[in-house]
Amino acid sequence: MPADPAALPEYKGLTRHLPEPRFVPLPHWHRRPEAEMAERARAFYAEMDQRRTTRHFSNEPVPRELIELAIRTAGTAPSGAHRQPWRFVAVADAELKRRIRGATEEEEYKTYAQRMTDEWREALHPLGTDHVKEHLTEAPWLVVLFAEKFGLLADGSQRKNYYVDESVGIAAGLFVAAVHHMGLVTLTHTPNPMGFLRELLGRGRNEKAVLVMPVGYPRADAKVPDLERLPLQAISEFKV
Ligand code: IYR
Repeated sequence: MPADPAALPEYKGLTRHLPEPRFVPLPHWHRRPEAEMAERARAFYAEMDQRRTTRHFSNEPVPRELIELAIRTAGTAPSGAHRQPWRFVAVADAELKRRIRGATEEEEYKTYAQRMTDEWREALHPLGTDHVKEHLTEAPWLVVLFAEKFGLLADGSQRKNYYVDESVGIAAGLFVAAVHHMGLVTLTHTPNPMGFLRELLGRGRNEKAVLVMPVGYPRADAKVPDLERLPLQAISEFKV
């Protein structure tokens, strides 16, 4: 039972010192016939269902504009209190990529050799991964996604961000979709612990690297593990 509003203490007065929020009419939306919606939904699903994560990148260059567009698409994600707590660092510089690969492989070696439990190592076995990260120097772009854990204001004070992990996760999903949609491939790589990326890329102490996403063309002989996606019945439940 919803609480009786009259019985609840009032809280809106707590923000009475702030200017009135501004609203504009919902832009760009128009009603589509149901058949058209179904057709678009099917086509989008079919396209997304063809996305695969490969580790085999060609070193063929990709124009910067395509990376910018993928980042802009990611930046359309909803976020907690609209704080937009994502920062994308796009690296094409060969020397920087080499340094990132060096530091990553050092961490990954420790992860695979020492940090992983046997259970984890066995879970990864079908993916065929190890500490060698060729994609970090092969792919023309490495897009490193940082989460802005808190804002740093001009006067040095901190401003809280909200639902940062959720917001950044949604942005990453849109980035992956944008890359696939434009006809390139990417990989969501997590070389934990990732503190070295903040240092190598000169980012602030309020940012935390969450994903390294190489972007490029797949190599002509690119392979993917033989995996299947869970069916609808396994990932959903409808209460109607
Ligand atoms: N971060 C390591 C290990 C790794 C972990 C998971 I969970 C994966 O799905 C894949 C790899 C790496 O990138 O190799």
